[in-house]
Amino acid sequence: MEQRNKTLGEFLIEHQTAFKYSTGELSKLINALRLAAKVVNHEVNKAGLVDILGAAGETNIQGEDQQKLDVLANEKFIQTLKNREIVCGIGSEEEDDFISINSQDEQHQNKYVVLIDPLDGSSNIDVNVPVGTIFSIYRRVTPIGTPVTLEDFLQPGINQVAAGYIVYGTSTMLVYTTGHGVNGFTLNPAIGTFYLSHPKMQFPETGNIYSINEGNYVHFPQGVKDYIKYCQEEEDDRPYTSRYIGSLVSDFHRNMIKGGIYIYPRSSKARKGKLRLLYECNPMAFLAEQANGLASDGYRRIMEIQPTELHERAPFFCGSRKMVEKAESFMAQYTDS
Ligand code: P6P
Repeated sequence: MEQRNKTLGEFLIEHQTAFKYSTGELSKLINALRLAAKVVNHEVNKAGLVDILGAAGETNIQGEDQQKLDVLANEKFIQTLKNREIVCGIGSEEEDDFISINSQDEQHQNKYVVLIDPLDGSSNIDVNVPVGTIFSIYRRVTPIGTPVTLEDFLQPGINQVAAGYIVYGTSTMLVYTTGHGVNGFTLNPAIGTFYLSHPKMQFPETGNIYSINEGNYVHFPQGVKDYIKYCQEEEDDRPYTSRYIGSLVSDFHRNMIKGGIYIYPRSSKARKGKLRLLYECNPMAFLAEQANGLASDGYRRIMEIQPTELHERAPFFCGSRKMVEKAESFMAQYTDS
C-alpha cells in the first residue's frame, strides 16, 4: 500500500500519551479547534462571494472595526469549544471579558482554559491577504468544579500546555505544539482532512528576512532603528530582505520555514506595542521556542512575563535564534528606549 501522510486524527492518537495530562482531553480540544477551523476556512475562502465582507458595524474592546468574519470566527470557535465539554473558560480578543463555561453537571471536571485570537490580521480580509487564528491552552489554576476566575487566564506563557495557529493561506494549515516540538498539518479541502505535511518544524538558526512595519520608523526606540540599519547594511550576509505581510501568522509561518525575525516593538505611538500578550505573543512564543527559535519583548523572554490584564499588549521580537539575539543586543545598548 502506498505510504500516505498521517492524518491529524491518527497523529493525535499516536501521541496521546505524550501529553502529560492526557485522558484524551487534549485530542478532544484539538479536534474541536480542527472542526471550527474547517468551518471558518470555508467562510474565509468564499468571503468575496457573499456579503460577509466589511465591518460588522461594531468595534471590539481593542477599538478596532469588527469585520463580519471576525464576528463569525469568534462565534464558531466559542460555540465549538463550549459544545465539547472540555473547556471551563474562554478568553477571546473579540470579547471584552472572559467567558465562564459552567456545565450543569455537578461533576463539572473541565480542566482547560483557551485564549484565542479568532481571526488575526482581519484588516487583510477584504484585500485577499492570508489571515489566521491563534490559540493558547492552559490548565486552570483555581479549584475544578468552581467557576473560572481571571486568575485562570492571567498565567505566564511558560504554563501553556498547548498552542498553535491556523493559517488561511494558499493552503489552510493547522500548526501546533503540546511541548514536544511543532507539527504542521495541511487541509485537503476536497475531503476535509488535515494531513501531516510539516513534521518537526524548526526555525533555521539564522536567516535573512526581517518583518517590521517600517512606516513607524520615526516612532521606534533607538535600538530598533539601529537594528533596522544593521539589516540594511551591505556586509557579510546583509542586506537582508524586508517582508511584511501585515498578518502575524503569515509572517511567522514564512519565517519559521525560511528563517527570519518578526518585530512589533513598542513605540512613541504604542507604549507597549500592539500585539496582545495572552492570545498572540504567548502562543507564538511557545511555538517559536519549541521550533528552536526565540521570542522576547526586546529584553526578556516573552513567556516569563506575568500578565496583569486580559488584553494587555507586549513588544514582540520573534524568530530565528541568532537574529533575535542580535536585535536584543541593539536594544540592550539603550536602557530606556
Ligand atoms: P500594523 C494584525 O492586526 C496584527 O495584529 C498582526 O497580525 C500584524 O502583524 C500586525 O497587527 C499589523 O499591524 O500596525 O503593522 O498594521
